Amino acid sequence: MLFQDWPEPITRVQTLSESGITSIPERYIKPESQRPTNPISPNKASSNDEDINIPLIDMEHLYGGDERLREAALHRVSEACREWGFFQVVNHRVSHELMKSVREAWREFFNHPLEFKEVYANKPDTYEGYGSRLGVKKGAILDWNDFFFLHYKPCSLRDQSKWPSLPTSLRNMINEYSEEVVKLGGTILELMSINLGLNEDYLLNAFGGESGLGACLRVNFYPKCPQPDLTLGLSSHSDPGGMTILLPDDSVSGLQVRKGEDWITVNHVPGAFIINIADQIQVMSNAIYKSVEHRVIVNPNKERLSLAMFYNPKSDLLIQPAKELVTKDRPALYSPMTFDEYRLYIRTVGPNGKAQLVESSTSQK
Ligand SMILES: O=C(O)CCC(=O)C(=O)O
Repeated sequence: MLFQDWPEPITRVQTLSESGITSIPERYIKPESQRPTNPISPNKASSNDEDINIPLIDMEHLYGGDERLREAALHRVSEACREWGFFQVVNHRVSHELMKSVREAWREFFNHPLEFKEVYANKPDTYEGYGSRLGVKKGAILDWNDFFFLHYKPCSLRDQSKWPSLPTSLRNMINEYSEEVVKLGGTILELMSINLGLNEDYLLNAFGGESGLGACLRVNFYPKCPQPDLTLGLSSHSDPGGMTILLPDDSVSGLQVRKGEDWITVNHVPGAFIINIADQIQVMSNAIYKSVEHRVIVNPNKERLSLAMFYNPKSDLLIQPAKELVTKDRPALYSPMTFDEYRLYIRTVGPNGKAQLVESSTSQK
């Protein structure tokens, strides 16, 4: 692949925000049709007018021995994957202490001086490191966030020297946290396989098994924004990989999920992870499960930090609908494609990260 650099100098959103500007540069102003319809106002904790929320699953019912509770919880997961593409889980067995400390350590990283963070500045060929934009289109309209992106799995891509050296506890913590979250991902894949009527290890095997699957972490930092009604922390997108396990900010909401014509602001339950189906599980499930668009709105008074673990199939395996889910009435909606091919396709010709799904005419975009 040709080495590419950014088309123009990178501006860190945090630097802009901390400079005390009262209006945002034009580069961050979204076209009217994409602006948040219900941004967070200074006097409201959340932007939801009604009490609609993504489904909540108590995983204790899935781990516990009560068959009736387990069946009911499996059913809830199934409905969530079909109707929302999103759900949140509590009692997931990842240590709350670890969740809190990893969030604090990343906050500390973003609060380090710019010169220190710039050592990790990323490039568009891999995006690994400290970044502030996606895509290399000159003059593109940008999102209001900075981030740090790193590979955890497969082990061949894990390079700890590219991870922040400060705070000193961070590298160990990333390992410990990622191990736990990947384990949770395996459990959730098992539940989805069972719910789809497949062998319980079907999805994990289709991802390349424990040694083949990919896991990468994107830590999002959304600085305070003086005009949250004009921009977005992250533009509307679906995730290209398999599944995302998100640790949202503990005190600031911002994630919005598409539900029909509406955007629902997720009310996050303290201590929960938010799980969403991404494009490759939509393909494997032959569109029984939905990879749903989501976006992030920003806040005038508070910065926000989230950790998104992207749980992906091995990059060179062919991904296609499970044979058991292809019938005369429901033919295969997608042709086989590796995750590598899919990523290349959406980077080059695909519209907004939904290329393969658009082709099959089942797109939600
Ligand atoms: O920050 C969030 O709540 C969502 C992050 C997200 O969608 C992403 O990193 O792709």
